[in-house]
Amino acid sequence: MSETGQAQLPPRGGPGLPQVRRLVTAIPGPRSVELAKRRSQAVARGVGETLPVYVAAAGGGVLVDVDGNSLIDFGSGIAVVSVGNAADAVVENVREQAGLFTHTCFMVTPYEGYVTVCEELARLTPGRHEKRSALFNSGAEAVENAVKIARAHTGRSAVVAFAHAYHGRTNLTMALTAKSMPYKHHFGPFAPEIYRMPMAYPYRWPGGPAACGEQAAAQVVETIATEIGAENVAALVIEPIQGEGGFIVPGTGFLTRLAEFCAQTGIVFVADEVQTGFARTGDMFACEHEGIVPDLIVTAKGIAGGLPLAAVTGRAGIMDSPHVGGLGGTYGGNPVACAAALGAIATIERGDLTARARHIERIAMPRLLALRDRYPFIGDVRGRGAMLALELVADPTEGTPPNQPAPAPAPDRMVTVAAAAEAHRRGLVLLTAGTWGNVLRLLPPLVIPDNLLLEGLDILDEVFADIARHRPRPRLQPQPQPQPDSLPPTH
Ligand code: PLZ
Repeated sequence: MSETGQAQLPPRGGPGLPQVRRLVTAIPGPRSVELAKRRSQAVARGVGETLPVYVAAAGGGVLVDVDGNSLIDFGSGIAVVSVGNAADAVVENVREQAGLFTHTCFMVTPYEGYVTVCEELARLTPGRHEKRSALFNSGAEAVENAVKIARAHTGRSAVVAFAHAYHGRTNLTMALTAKSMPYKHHFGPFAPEIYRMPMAYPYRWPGGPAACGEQAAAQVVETIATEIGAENVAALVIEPIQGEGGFIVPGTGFLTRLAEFCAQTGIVFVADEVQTGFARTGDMFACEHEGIVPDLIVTAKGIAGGLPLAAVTGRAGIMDSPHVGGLGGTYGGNPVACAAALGAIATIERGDLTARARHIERIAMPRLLALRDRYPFIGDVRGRGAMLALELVADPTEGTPPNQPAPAPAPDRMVTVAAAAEAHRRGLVLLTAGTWGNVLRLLPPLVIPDNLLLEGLDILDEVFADIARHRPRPRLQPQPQPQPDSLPPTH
């Protein structure tokens, strides 16, 4: 029964859900707490969780939990449901396909949906050259396959990855991922022949943000040439805006210079657009912003409106290098996931969601910049489209000797965790990120109504005002860092 005494209809998700924040219990509510108890007896503790609220239905910009609370969604299931949860075209296509057949295995007896998704990927990804695609289940699996393809094509083995990178949790992609805790800790040994290069991280670049792109690219090129040898490198794998690493937008010119260097030396340039792809950054793919045409592009997440699907798309000459039968997997390009992808792509195009992502930036960016000006613990505001972040820091003036240029202040993870937890209590689903766990990231569904977006931003302001009130005076000594095992998960 609802609080008005009327019988409740079974919850139904999708865009028809009332687009309001409504808290009827504490967060988490009693039913979620019950489920959390069951979870602890059944689910391995290694599987983390951001917010122990159990979802009953979702759509537009809200998640409705089993206690009847309606929360504002600034996470999109980590940049997946960009078209909104249970989007109409996705649900219709899934229903229809599931009623026809759920699986044959594309490698056994193929079906049209797989081919159509590959045609769509060729049409939508940067560059007008001839392309091929192969479909997989997860971002990590697709990244692994991009490396396999690049190795088969070049006959070389080395792979270049970057500081702050995230590419997945399988053995090879853990090796490509930079951050130890929680992704790699105790899980080695890792795949060999991975070489890590500095990232053009403008906020923390010693030479300052303006010089960052050019200086970082020069270092990368020099290090590859002298320490690996370009002729030994199969692939350079990079996120055009780093996701889990903290929404780091590389300094201007960095990606362009790397792409040019790859073209000159026969290194396959692989853009991991798993998090940035499919309209998230205001272009269909983030690479387009600087006119970069990657040799291979890896997609997942936003491609299929919530169903598991991932792809590697790229130049026909590279993609066709592996022998027949060299690529595949039982479920890769599952027909239901392909149907969902075609629904998601149609939704993105019909609703002009790239424009919506730019609209979200236009609304949110000035608000976030105003917050930075107001609260000294917000060190940096960055991102593009509907992929925006705040980097939280210790007091920026702390520790700077007089008359010295201030280095970027120390990351502050504890304030970040407290801010996210406070946002959750107020009914805003907010994720963290960053190598030091000190980044709050905004990844709303692109269809989020303006009023919810603004309300979410107001909540952030309230949370920061609270923190500013209760924050102890700036510390003069660095605080002891918490031990890894006591850290909660990072998003
Ligand atoms: N490449 C750029 O962002 C997934 C990770 C969540 P999968 N990011 C969310 C977690 O903690 O496991 C991601 C990404 C980029 C690859 C991946 C991996 O994609 O679908 O999670 O395997």
